[in-house]
Amino acid sequence: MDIETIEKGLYQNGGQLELATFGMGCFWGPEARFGSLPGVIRTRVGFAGGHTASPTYREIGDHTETVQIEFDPSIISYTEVLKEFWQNHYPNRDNYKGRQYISLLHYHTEQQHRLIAEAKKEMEGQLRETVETEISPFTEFTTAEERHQKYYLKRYPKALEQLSGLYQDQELLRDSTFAARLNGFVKGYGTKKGVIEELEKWNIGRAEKLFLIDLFSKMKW
Ligand code: MHO
Repeated sequence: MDIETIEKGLYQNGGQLELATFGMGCFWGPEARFGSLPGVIRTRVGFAGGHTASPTYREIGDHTETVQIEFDPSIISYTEVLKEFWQNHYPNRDNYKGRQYISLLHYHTEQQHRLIAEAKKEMEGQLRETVETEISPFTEFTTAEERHQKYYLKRYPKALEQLSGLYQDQELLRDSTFAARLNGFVKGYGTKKGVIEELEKWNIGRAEKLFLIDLFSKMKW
C-alpha cells in the first residue's frame, strides 16, 4: 500500500485546504507540534521572509526558519492555528542570530491578515505588552534540506525501517499526514490513544485505516 493513495481521502474532502506559514524559532519543534494537530494535513520546514537567493540551512542569508502547513479549515480554523502559534513561543525575545529565529507570520490572504490583527490584539491583552512578531504578506518559501523534515521521527531509524514500505522516497515522508502525526508523537505531543482515535476518524477506506492503526500500534521504536 502506498501512502499517497491511502491519504488521498483526507484532502479530497470536498473542501479546500488552506496554507499557513510562520516562524517561531528553530523549525524542528513547531513542525512536530503542528503535525500532531487534527486538521493539519501536511507540514514542511523551510526558509522564508528574506531576500537572499536560494537559502539553505548553512547559507540562510536574511531568511527565517519557518514551518508551512496545509490544513483543512473545516477541522481547524486559522484562528486556532494562530492561537497555537502565539501560545507556544515568546514573540519578543532577543534574537541572537539575526533573522534566523525571529517570530514571523506570513499571511496568504486578506482574510488571514484580518484574523491575525484580531488574534494579536487578544494576545497583547494576555501578555500585557506589544507583540513584536513580524507580520507580512507571503512571498516565497524554500523547502529545507531533507534531514530537517520530520526531524524527530528521523531520530528513530528502527521505526523508519518499519515505515519503508509506505515511504519509498523522502518526499512521500515529508508530505504525509501520517508521518506528521508520528513526528509529533515522538516529540511528546499527544498520546498513543489520541493518535489512534484520530486515525479512526480519518476519511479513508476501512482496510487502509486498519492498516495504519495496526502499523502504529505495533511500532517498535
Ligand atoms: N537545536 C539546534 C538548532 C537547530 S534548529 C533547526 C541548535 O541548538 O543549534 O535551528
